[in-house]
Amino acid sequence: MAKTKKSTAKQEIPKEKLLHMYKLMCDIRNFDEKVNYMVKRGMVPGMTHFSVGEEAANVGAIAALTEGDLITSNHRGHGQAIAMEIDLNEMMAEIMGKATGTCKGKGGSMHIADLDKGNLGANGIVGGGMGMAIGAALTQQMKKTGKIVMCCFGDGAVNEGTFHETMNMASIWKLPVIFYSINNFYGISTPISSVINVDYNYQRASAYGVPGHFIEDGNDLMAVYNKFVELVDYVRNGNGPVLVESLTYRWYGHSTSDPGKYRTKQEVDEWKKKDPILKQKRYLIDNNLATEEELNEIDRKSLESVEASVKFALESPEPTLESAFEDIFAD
Ligand SMILES: Cc1ncc(C[n+]2csc(CCOP(=O)(O)OP(=O)(O)O)c2C)c(N)n1
Ligand SMILES: [Mg+2]
Repeated sequence: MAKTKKSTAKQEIPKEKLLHMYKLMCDIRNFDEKVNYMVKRGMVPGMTHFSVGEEAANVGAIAALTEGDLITSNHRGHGQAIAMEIDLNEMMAEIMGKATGTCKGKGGSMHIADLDKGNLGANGIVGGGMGMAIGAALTQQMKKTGKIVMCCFGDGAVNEGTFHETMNMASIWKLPVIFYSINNFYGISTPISSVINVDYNYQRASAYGVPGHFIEDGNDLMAVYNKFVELVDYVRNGNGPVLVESLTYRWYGHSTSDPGKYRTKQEVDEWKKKDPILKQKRYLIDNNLATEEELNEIDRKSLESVEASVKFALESPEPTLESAFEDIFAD
């Protein structure tokens, strides 16, 4: 693992920020649990992929970015979209195919995007965000915006040709991009260990002359956040790209149509014991950073906002037939 020089001393995280990160993790959990409930009742068209279990891996990384930075997601993008603070009402409406959705109901769960919030979009094509990410990073470099791009993908994406091409191109051009592999151990039903011959994806970074970093406990919000603060600083200072990998686990099947027969109940239960939200709750209470009541109240409010998003989506109109012909070409 490469060592990066820190140009800023590690700073204490303000309580407000800690509580906000906790809220975002609750939002991800509550939102996806609710969508799962709705899928089972036939209220959601198309396929959805949940971020439940991966809350810390998403929030810790994105909370280290600053306003104006950009991200690309893969198909499992709800967690990243919520961490980028996309409006929950618009997200729920998008997932239900309503005209008030982030993409006017034309994208659905796998294509949530909000350019104003810096989310360049989720993507149904495995590895599809990588080319977009380095293109966006080249723009930041050429226009000297000082902004960086975080390219999020799973463990299964690292055998796509585009991974090798974009890692190499980002390296030779020193592009301001963080390649972030969220390793949940499976690409659908395929264990990562059966398709790569190194222990971890981040070890491949050296092949491109890029620093590789590893977050062994991707369910530890503080570990993820602190590592990303260091990486964001490194990349923003013009040092070129990094590849970072965190280990986490998805509690549900690959998608809503996955019976999950390739994992044992024991394995899933073991990971549920490593609940990232519970871990952070204990950390905040044990370090006298928040009380249990405060944290329960955050969760209660989060549930309320998720319920409000369902109401908003249900009351929203369907897209008109004519709107199918809008937004096809750029102005
Ligand atoms: C180019 C391409 N190949 C195959 C698929 C089918 N597919 C969808 S998700 C997926 C696995 C992705 O696994 P991973 O990257 O680990 O992400 P995770 O679902 O675990 O978050 C595959 C093979 C696809 N959508 N696109
Ligand atoms: Mg995976």
